[in-house]
Amino acid sequence: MIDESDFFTICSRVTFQESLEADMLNAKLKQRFQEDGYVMLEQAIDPNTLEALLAKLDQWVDDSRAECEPYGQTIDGRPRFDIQPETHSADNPALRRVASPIEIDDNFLAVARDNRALDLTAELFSPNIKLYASKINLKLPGSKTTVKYHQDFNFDPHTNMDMMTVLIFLDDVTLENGPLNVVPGSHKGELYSHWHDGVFTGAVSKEVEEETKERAVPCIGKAGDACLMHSCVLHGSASNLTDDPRRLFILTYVAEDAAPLVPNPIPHKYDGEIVRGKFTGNVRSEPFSLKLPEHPKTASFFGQQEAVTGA
Ligand SMILES: O=C(O)CCC(=O)C(=O)O
Repeated sequence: MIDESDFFTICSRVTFQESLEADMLNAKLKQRFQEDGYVMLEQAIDPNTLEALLAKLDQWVDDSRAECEPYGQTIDGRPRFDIQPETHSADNPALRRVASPIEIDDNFLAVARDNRALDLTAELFSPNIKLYASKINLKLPGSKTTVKYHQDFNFDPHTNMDMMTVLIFLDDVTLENGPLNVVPGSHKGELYSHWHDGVFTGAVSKEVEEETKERAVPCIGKAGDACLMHSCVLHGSASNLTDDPRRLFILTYVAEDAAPLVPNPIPHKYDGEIVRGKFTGNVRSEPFSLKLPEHPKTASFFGQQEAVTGA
């Protein structure tokens, strides 16, 4: 396992100052992203914006104290707010997912439409970028929420792979509070099956997880920073072992010429909105093979990952 000081040399990191400079995204950084499949960006959102997002999120967490099962509703009738069933209580809320927060709060919507990680996504993929999905993942103290290793592209296949998952840190993320762990370079390898014994488990097999997680690198940083991760990068995360929350606002952006191959698993009214550049109507395809995912019936992919043990 690497320690915190190693992390800063291993991981490509764009500082706030660098990101303000026009030629910030030099060929070297692009090359690192192509090699590793992820990059850390400091201060993707400003402190005032962060404060506004946290104020709303604190309110949602408080509301969850009165609930004992997933609640609220998204446009396909599934619950908007998902809770960790074994550990949730009024005293120790374990809200673990808010689906499409951009539909119910203008500050989250404004960030989805404009943030510095989106600028970087446009530099890395295409000047024309559309919004695909948004969610908040929470690991509240004592919730024991974990994420099994998976590749996002298996949930959201498109005709090409220019799909970015932007994870905006709403809290400082440390080695102890359940950071995202990514396997560098895994976006260039196999698309691993997320189907096991005829069930879409939303995770790679135990064997693949064991074999690859040895090479995983934790993405740590300050509240307001973001990790930009290619959608084919293998990743997962462990429980939060601290007494403080670890919360991420996660946005998925795709190149405008990537057409979805399945219905959006987190459907919302802003799906496909052009957030950088323009609409062209072109579709670009690249060859790959995968078994299409099963549309989730539960409130979030946590339910899919939990449905099968031993996968
Ligand atoms: O919340 C995390 O640590 C991981 C998030 C993730 O992998 C996902 O939601 O797809």
